[in-house]
Amino acid sequence: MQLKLKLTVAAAIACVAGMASAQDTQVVKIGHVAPMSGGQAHYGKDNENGVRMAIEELNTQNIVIGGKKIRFEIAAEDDAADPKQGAAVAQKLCDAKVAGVVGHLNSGTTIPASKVYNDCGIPHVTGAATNPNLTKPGYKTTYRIIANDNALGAGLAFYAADALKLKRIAVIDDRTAYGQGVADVFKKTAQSKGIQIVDEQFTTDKATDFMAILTAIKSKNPDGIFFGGMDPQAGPMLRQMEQLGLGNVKYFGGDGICTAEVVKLAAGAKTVENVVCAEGGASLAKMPSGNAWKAKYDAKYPGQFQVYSPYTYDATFVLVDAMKRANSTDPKVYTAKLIDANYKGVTSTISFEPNGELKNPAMTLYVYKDGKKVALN
Ligand code: ABU
Repeated sequence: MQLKLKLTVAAAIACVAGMASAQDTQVVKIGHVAPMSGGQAHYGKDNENGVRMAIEELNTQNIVIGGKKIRFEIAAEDDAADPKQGAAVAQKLCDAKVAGVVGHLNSGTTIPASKVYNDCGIPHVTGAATNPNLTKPGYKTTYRIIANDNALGAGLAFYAADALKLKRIAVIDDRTAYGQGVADVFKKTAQSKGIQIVDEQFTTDKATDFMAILTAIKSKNPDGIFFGGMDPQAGPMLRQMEQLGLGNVKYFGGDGICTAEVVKLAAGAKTVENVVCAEGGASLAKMPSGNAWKAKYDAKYPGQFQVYSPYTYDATFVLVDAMKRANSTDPKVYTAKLIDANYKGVTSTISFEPNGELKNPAMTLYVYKDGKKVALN
């Protein structure tokens, strides 16, 4: 009888302890948004992988915030690179009361989404959207951990003028916030360096046939083409440049074309070797722990690396670092800590300007040799 009572008491204690431990674990959702469908899904998958990898690692660290053990979960959404869907998905994440968001990927979706996040008081950190207008409203909820298009467009124009001594460049953009913005910066900087813009043509982020605009450009005898847009357009455009005899024309673009995928999309065109693209950070080899991180990524997600996953990985940690410093996962409390970040990430030590831009961003130019991206600096 006495033994039975002892066992019952022991079971009750174990049960209460178990309940307490379950109650003391808090699930904190971190949103991620990118195009997961359509022509840009490969970028979205890479970005989401970066967030998933960060969350898996965070969940092994037994993080306690506000006296509770935290288990992080991803709330992954697809905005299909569409500005309206970007804003709708942002509202969905607000309604789901996520603690913070990594994203979005496209400037065209991130800019409208940033207003939604500001209105509902949830911070977001992008590691991919580069249009400078994103930080202009001065929202306390918007952060970027990559250089913006002012650096990318100007860096490419300086390289075209000073290193390659080009004189006649045609400009194409896809009319998105990113494509149009980076092309404008390139054009203005190139002109200030004495380069003549011999033609300007426009396309869309859905197009795959560029024969008409490339034929018009060919008649202006350019020594370079700048494309403001993404790789689903750049790949076929490079192939069609080869078909039209534009094989000696240099091809410039921002981080949107600086992918592994562009080589596949160009389907063997030799014009890939004419590409010079710019990314808003250090090369993996020059990041504090870039090569080791990439080896881990490749082991988990073979063949899926594109461009931005090191940044989305770091963006996740930047949000959690602010939660830890605030000892709160409540965005109303911890958002104020983001501006004081001094987080040693994979990509750099991340701290912010008052407007949410990354302090002292690096920029790297790349070319393609034997189908592989090679850093120039
Ligand atoms: N940064 C290029 C791709 C994303 C964007 O800014 O639209």
